[in-house]
Amino acid sequence: MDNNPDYSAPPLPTSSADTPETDVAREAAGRSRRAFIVGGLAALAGVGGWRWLLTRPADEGTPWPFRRVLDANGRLSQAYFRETRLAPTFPKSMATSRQNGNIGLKESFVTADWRMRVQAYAPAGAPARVQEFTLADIKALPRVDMTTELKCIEGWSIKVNWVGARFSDFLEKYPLATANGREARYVSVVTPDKAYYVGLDLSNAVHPQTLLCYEMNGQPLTSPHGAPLRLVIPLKYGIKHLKRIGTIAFVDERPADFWAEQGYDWDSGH
Ligand SMILES: Nc1nc2c(c(=O)[nH]1)N[C@H]1C(S)=C(S)[C@@H](COP(=O)(O)O)O[C@H]1N2
Ligand SMILES: [Mo]
Repeated sequence: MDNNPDYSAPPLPTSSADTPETDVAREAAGRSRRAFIVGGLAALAGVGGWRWLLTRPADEGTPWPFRRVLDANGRLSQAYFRETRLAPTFPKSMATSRQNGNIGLKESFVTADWRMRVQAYAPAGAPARVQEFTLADIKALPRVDMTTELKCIEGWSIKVNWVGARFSDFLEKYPLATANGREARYVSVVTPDKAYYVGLDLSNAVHPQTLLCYEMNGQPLTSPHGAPLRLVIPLKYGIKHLKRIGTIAFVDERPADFWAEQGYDWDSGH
């Protein structure tokens, strides 16, 4: 358990295989041969990500060639998040459960002592500020009930009924992602023991179906499913649905991400 008041920062950003921003900019401008090669490689690396697009109806938005450009720029799923794309929802009667992954859940844990520790965005060396929240604080936010698909990157998927607060409602009430007229680019979410951690673009975190979730299939979350509070983000694979939130931090550097470090796509949208 990690309820002591000394907040220690989540793991440092990790390097990733993604095209650096500078290359993306050059590629977009079409200015150099190197940029062209980078673009070609990005397109090849993106092939797996095309599966989703291939199954979309043609009328869903941007035509193919333009999508290709977005993909090469590494901004495809973010673009979809910014648009109003919603994950499909299902009748609650279709909900089932299956447990997978227990990294960060191994310590014995007293839910009553739990606090969510949130490190506010602190651009340009502004002093770090940490605010603590109880489960009651989260439950006081508007209650959202939805049944969506949980897709594990290992290849299975189930429908699950989730109840929780929208991440965006949390930020509306507690504007911890903005400071000095600026907005953090990324969110880091880490288990209390820091063993499991995910990074998200802030734009994805504020999607209307991204929840701070405390009930699953009509019951309070159980420990193996991430009690007392977990992340639910249906437009991304299960790996991003971090169970048992300990700390959240709003930052400008791409945060560390457990499975991205093992070679999985950092964005992991589907
Ligand atoms: N803390 C933590 N959260 C986690 C994991 C984990 O190992 N540890 N596994 C992830 C994976 S791979 C999946 S598919 C989902 C599964 O959620 P469930 O066990 O509630 O079905 O949790 C995700 N969240
Ligand atoms: Mo998973």
